[in-house]
Amino acid sequence: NVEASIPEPLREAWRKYSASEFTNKEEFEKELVRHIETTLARSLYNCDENAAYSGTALAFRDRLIIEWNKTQQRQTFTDQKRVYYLSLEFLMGRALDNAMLNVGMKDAARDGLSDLGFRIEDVIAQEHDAALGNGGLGRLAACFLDSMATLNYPAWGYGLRYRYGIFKQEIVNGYQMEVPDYWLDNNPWEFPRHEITVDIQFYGRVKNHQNENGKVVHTWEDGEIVQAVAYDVPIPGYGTKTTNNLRLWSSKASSGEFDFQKFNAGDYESAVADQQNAETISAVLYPNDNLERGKELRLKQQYFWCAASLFDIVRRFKKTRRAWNEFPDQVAIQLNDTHPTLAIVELQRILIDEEGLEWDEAWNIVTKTFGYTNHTVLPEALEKWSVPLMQNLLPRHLQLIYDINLFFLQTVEKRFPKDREMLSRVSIIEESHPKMVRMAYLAIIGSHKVNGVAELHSDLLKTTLFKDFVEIYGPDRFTNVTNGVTPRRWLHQANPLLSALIAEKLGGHEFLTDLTLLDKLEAFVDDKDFRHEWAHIKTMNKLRLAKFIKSTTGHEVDPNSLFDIQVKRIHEYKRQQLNIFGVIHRYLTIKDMSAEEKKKVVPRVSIFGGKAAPGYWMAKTIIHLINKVADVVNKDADIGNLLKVIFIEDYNVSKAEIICPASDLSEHISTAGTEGSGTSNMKFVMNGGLIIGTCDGANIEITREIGENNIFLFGNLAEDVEELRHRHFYGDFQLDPQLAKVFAAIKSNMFGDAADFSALTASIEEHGDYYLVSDDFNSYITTHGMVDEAFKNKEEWLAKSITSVARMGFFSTDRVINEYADSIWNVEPLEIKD
Ligand code: T68
Repeated sequence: NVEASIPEPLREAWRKYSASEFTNKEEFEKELVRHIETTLARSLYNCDENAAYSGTALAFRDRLIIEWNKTQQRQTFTDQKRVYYLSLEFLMGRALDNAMLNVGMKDAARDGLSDLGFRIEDVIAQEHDAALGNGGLGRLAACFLDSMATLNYPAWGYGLRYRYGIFKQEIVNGYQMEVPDYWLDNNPWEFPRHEITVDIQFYGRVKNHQNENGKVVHTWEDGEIVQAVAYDVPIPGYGTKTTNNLRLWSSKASSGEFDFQKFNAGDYESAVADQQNAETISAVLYPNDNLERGKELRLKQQYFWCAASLFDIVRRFKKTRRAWNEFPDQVAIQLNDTHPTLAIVELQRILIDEEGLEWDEAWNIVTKTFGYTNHTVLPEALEKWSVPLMQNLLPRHLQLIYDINLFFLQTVEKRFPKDREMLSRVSIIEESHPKMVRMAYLAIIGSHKVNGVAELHSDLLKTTLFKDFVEIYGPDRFTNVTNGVTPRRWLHQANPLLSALIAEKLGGHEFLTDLTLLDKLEAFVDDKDFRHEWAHIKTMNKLRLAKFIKSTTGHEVDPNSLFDIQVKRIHEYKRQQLNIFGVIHRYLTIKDMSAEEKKKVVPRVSIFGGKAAPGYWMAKTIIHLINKVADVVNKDADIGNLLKVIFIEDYNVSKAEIICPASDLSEHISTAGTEGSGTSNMKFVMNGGLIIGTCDGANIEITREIGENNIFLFGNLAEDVEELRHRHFYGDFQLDPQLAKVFAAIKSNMFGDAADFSALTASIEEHGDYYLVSDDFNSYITTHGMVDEAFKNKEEWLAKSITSVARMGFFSTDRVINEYADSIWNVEPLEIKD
């Protein structure tokens, strides 16, 4: 018992002077002023909004530290199973508002700040987003952290501390420009742990020796060493004392500042170069979503992070002095996509090479420890690493991968004798030139559970990509855990007005921790006053967005128009091109109308936002087209307010918090069978927006929950996609006639030089229309027509909006995390008491 080992007088002194938490406005203000005057060395006379932000953040940080320490101590003493979420991306967004709401002191902070002359919204807006992610995958990890803490699970996140997060997007003359996102200056939310370091090895060679028992042992020698330094970020749960830890690794040269030997030998430049080389590993987030490019630095990042995290986890386990076979009872590790798959190999290496376990015993521990989540079926996103590259960088790991593969193929051969095709299909090694390591297969083989992120997606995995593995392992290894979002950030924080109205009707904020309670809202669907308030809140949120649009783009948009929003990474499979072609079609249609006809048109604002990977030319072309169409439409006097097109620059988490509550309609229109789940669809519906979408990803389950009458579905089904593509390939393709008119307009240089967009139109007309834009176009514009009609009936629209929100309880990440905990991790919550 660690507690008892400390003498009572010492404990008494600590207790007496132990830091305490502010509990009201006055105490908060005192802390705020103290931080501004001492920590920041500012005064009443030079305290700007930024200083007010820093002071507030520091005051809340103190609170979090106290609860964080308690949580970590309690979790260590209790020593029950922990879960480790390994993700190369954590798209956290801002932390202050979240911290205030989760500890329940936002009102005190608002009043305290107001006493000192600040508006809380302006103070919150000073914070730089923590943007260590690309899109859905990274944001999902952030929502998971929030739910794991809220549900009191002993859980850690492990990631990389990138010096540069996702780039900032600027639109210049209609083109995307990328600006580096240096975000680390004055970040109060991270704690450097300079004492927690791990040496990570690269390159070198493997030597075989015989030990005293005649057994062959392997040592990995020479090579280069880079040091991993831990930076910790506290993760507060909502309405609980549990404050978990997110540990991010930063790289630096192993001998500290410089290699002193080189330095003293007069080789100053090369000493500096080595240091910079080491620091490069955690320098920048790769800005591709759903695309893998096989760059060596990316593999270095992956190993650096996996090895540091595994060392840390194993070190913590070894302190408990348990037997190795208890490891899976103490540790669950979840792999967020294949990016951390090397962790499987690294654990096997530690157990065999360093701890001296036998292969089978070690492998049994490994497979019981890991779970793997797949997020995509897109072939270009599946990770493969070239064997020569891996041989050079991680020679021992490549050997182990070959051994893992050998033992695996031997068991397959026993089950399916003489099926050579099967063996080559499921081999971890693809026999190409060069040979490639298929990371998804390695992840499946090294895990006890594999899950997809929505029902359709998980089914597709089982019937296509991972079909052979279902035969080999049986169906039980494969499961589905449909994604969700945290209602704290995406309802309560993003939409305080709606959250307050719901709380008023339901008699409290309990729905924020049990989202199924939203179903009680259905009782009020026909309540006139309630509908009126609901509509009023939507208008307020649209006004907030309109104000934001005005201040960032200069355009005025009318909040009475239908706000039609598509915000997400720009990708051909997500089909922003379908949307902008639809907008052009609408523009041409309105231009052809008589004054009488125009009176019946429902005014629209088409809002786009999203980043294209810097090397993804087609995605950049789509952005360019959207911006050019906006230029033409927005200044066309024939059109006036009937149609506006807005591109919101630099879409990110904090902007999403303003955008999601303001939609009437949002678009989730990927080619059927291509979107793993989608999560913004959930955010929009939770905030009372309706959606237009394809039968893809979680749209299908959203439909099942909220009812077919409350969603606008269109387009071909996943089961028909292959057949259509096949037909296109053999020349059976006709451009949809409406789409042909759109293309004719583009080619007439209506939106600037048509040559700028020829790749985009050609991919459809000439190169097989892989994403079925033409096949779905008619259905898409017809369905938009139905949206217009529905929007004219305000009362019915409101009923759909309210009913949908009431039925969204399923999509909380609390439900998701409980499913992972029960069916994959086998971990129990641990409540933190005072
Ligand atoms: C997304 N994936 C899925 N990937 O596309 C989306 N990829 O359907 C799903 O809802 C979401 O994951 C959460 O499950 C991504 O966001 C990436 O960002 C990514 C990053 C690097 C490499 C590959």
